[in-house]
Amino acid sequence: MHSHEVKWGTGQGGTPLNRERQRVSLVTLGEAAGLIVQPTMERTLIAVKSDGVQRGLTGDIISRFERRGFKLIGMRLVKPSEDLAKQHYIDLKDKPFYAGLCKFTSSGPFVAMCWEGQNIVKMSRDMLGETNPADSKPGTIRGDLCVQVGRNIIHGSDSLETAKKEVALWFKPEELVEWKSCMEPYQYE
Ligand code: D4T
Repeated sequence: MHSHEVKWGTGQGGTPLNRERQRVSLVTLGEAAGLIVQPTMERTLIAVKSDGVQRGLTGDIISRFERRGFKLIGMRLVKPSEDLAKQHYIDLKDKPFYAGLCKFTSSGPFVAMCWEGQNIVKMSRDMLGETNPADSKPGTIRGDLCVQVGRNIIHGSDSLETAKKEVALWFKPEELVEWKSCMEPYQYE
């Protein structure tokens, strides 16, 4: 052991449980003293729409979110009912494309995902690109992978408030998995 290394607990650093308890107390103390600022985590709904699933783009889309460093909390492959599709797009109910959009969405398959990360709502919208793929920059999901607004392959919540509603619409609480990523210390300081 180097002189600057600290062993917590007794003997060989105590049991893993004790070490975790001591780590949590130190972090809590550090936060209280203003020495440690924990990143504020957000959750958002990302969905690969039926055009994206049919075109075999689900893996590419998941991979982009994983490689960015976001954490997958929930995932369901579904054929949504028309009622669910209508509920999901309720804010667009007065738009001329609403009926067609809901019908297409309910044709399924549709991959609903909940992803977690710091500032993820805004960052994921940036990853998606513009609603119309024609206005999306290369490098974004829509800018790389699709052409037309009615076949823009992916959905992402547009605000934190919408994200909360949409995650609750597509997932029961028990379908969201709490887990600690071993990569977290390499993604957040
Ligand atoms: P979603 O909600 O799918 O992530 O898309 P956006 O948030 O980027 O854009 P939106 O809510 O305005 O549109 C929802 C959905 O409707 C389709 N759409 C949109 C369409 O078929 N025709 C149109 O003219 C527009 C504007 C595409 C996305």
